Amino acid sequence: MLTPEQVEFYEENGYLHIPEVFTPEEMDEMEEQLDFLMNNWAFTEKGWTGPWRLVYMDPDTEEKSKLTALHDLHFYSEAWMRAVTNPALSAAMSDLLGPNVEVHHMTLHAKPPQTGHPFPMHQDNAFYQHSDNRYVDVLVHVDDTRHENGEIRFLAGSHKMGALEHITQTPDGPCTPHLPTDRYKLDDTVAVPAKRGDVVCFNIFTIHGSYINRTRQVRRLVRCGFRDPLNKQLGGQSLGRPGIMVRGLRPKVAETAPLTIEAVA
Ligand SMILES: O=C(O)CCC(=O)C(=O)O
Repeated sequence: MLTPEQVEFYEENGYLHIPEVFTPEEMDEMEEQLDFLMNNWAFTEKGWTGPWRLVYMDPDTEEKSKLTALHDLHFYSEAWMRAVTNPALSAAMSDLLGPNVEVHHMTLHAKPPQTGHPFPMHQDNAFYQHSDNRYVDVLVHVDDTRHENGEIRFLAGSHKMGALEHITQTPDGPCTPHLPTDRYKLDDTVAVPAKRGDVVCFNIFTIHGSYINRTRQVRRLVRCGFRDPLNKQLGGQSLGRPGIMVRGLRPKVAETAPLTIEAVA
């Protein structure tokens, strides 16, 4: 699926834009089912919290700024189950991760029109900590992105720094993990605008963020997390939950028991 040059680009920069992974017909079906999910299941709230908000936004915008989100769309929608198990996408993940690829989670991030939530600089590892970097996040683009609607942006090569400590506490209590705004700036990042049907993938340690959506249309990206099943999760989102295998096998390591059949309360 990927050329050696694409794999080398990912390894060097910590991100990769893969155009036209999904066909227009697949995108139509995914969009139709996403409309249902957004109308019925997703939540629109203030979004990520923390002192970064008043660095990225003036007080009036900060007051209005929102994010629409939903986790694990493949548990609600056939089209999104097909998307996360798409053979071309699994093949690309295998090129980056090795022969065995497990789905970890999916998360919708829709930036509502005009004041849709910017994202402060962060590593996704701060949200679902893993032992090593055998983890790729994939942003499935439901809408074309550009500067005006807040395309994804990366600090190229930053994955080589490994896991960084994030700000998670303020004098007023806990906040969403993010990196210090005076040291890590969106202005220093590479913009990766993409088209509907493209994916942009990145390493769990790659520092990234995005600007506010200033357009009159919603900007919808769905993130799918893929990992080597031997990359042990240490904390955070979906901890302890096995995912489906989209490539290869779950290796048996001496001390591990079979997956439990008990439901998690
Ligand atoms: O949706 C965006 O613009 C940023 C998404 C992001 O930071 C993430 O998925 O980790």
